[in-house]
Amino acid sequence: HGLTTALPTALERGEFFIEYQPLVHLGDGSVRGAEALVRWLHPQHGVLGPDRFIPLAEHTGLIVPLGRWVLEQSVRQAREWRELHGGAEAMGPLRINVNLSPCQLTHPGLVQDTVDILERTGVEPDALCLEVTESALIGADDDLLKPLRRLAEMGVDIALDDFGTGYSNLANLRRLPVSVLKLDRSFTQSMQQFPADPVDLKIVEGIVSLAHSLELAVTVEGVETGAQAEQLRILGCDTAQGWYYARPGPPERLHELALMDA
Ligand code: G
Ligand code: G
Ligand code: MN
Ligand code: NA
Repeated sequence: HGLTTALPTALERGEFFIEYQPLVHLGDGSVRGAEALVRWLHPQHGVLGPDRFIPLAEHTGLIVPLGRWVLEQSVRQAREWRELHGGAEAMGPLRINVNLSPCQLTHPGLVQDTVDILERTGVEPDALCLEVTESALIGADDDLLKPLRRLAEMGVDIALDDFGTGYSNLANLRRLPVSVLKLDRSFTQSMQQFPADPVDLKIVEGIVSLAHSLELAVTVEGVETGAQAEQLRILGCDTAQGWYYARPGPPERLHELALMDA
């Protein structure tokens, strides 16, 4: 339909834009960075979320140039925040999380494109975290992991996104070059009541304990209430993201939020 024909030229027409959702340290509530979330301002249909066009972009191959554009924009934005936001030295500079599609993982240019973008912008690799969904790495062979390994060796963080939704073998975590687990929103939802379901508590407790013993940080998604944040903090999760803190928004909003706790 209409989206399919409009998508190939949307990038050159400048119709994509990025919103940023803060990542907050659960221990002290400070803003540590943000996840970049792409949107399409379609001339007829208005703002479309990624679920409306990412599958199409993957199918048509546009995901490679689009993903490169998102990465470059986001890293540039991170550099701008880092220049503006000199106040919070103790917390370290703001970091940026960018989603990678499985199609980008198999594209041979991924490592070089990332190196080029970091060099052009002068942003250190450890300011960047690439999010790869758990399902893309289930059963991944060495060829698929090689680019991620090279990026990890450079100092780029790799996060396992939507963790807990696939049926990944937990022992498998050892061979993945990941440094962050992003716990799927469904775990956060089960923390709605206080106290939460004891079985869910045990599961999250177990995941956090395993993650920490493998020196992985744990980020929780979809935090909508203070009770959830408190429960997840007690369980040892490191970082949180969700509407309780902020919805995805323009880059100025992230800067304001970060300055508030500087
Ligand atoms: O919050 P939102 O509805 O925008 O995000 C839905 C999903 O879309 C996210 O979970 C994320 O995995 C995906 N997404 C958002 N931005 C990007 C992007 O730039 N590239 C890819 N591949 N996926 C994205
Ligand atoms: O990468 P991922 O698909 O997890 O991207 C996050 C998605 O979750 C986006 O669609 C974003 O808009 C959505 N989201 C972010 N915070 C919340 C929240 O607190 N609650 C719910 N229900 N969705 C959220
Ligand atoms: Mn994500
Ligand atoms: Na996710």
